Amino acid sequence: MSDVATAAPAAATPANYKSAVKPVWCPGCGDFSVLSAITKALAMIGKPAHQVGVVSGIGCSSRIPAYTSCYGFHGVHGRALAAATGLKMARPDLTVLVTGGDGDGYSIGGNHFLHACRRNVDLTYIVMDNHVYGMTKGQPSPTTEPDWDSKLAPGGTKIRVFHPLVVALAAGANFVARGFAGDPNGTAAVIAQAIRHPGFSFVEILSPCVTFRPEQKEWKSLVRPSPVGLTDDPVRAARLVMSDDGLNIGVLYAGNRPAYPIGEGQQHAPVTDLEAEFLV
Ligand SMILES: Cc1ncc(C[n+]2csc(CCOP(=O)(O)OP(=O)(O)O)c2C)c(N)n1
Ligand code: SF4
Repeated sequence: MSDVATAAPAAATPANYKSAVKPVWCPGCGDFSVLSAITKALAMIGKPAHQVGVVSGIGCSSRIPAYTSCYGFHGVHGRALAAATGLKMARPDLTVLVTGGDGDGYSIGGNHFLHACRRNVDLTYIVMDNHVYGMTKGQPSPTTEPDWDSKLAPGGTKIRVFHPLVVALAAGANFVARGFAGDPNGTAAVIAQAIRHPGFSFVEILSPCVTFRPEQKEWKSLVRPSPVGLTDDPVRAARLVMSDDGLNIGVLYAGNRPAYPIGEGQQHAPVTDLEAEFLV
């Protein structure tokens, strides 16, 4: 037997999942570490890059697909989950990740977020939450603190924050976790767990915007492991995240809802039949 036939396949490394495109993020942006956590997680899963799709909307964080060697789709602001759902339905064999920011996912894309949780299609949604619109230079987002004073919102918005993890639990997401960009190894393990978990997995990652929210550099000394362990009871998980300060990290909820069935019992009419039905 030749050496080639007996050699074990080389183990995947994070470098296998990085593209040659150099990120244009500001030096120190948390998104660098999230990219690193994603490529580490993909190496843990070990699926080849051409069997992974990474879908995003628009924003600094939504640039992630270009920086991976996986198939990528850099779509329209707030519509990443809709595109990713279509991709997963058409190609259930692919592992599909969706990446973006708090503006993209909770504001313009908020409605898609609710229904993606409810549908429970087997996707992993990674939101880099910096509590601001970074790409468009610092407007408040749904997770911005009501008293955050800025040139664009003098005195703060006075609007209560959106609680993405509670919303995800209430809407039916099957896996809910919070990570921190400054902990790329821990975050990689959480993302790998999210990918392996069936159904819609939501991973919110605190990812500092050092340009428009430089005070977020302090998150490094403030984040801590969640005081409440992993549960399959959404009410228990929701109680923690409704009352915490947003800085507890870890996997909070892993549920047992069956993922949306793809292909089973579905009949697709030929396009010609559909066209005929709509002829006027
Ligand atoms: C339909 C539409 N509306 C508005 C914009 C402008 N826009 C581009 S990115 C963005 C917000 C980005 O913020 P976020 O999603 O939080 O990502 P970040 O840049 O902070 O990573 C906005 C409002 C757009 N591109 N398309
Ligand atoms: S503006 Fe903020 S989110 Fe965008 S690249 Fe710079 S630090 Fe990162």
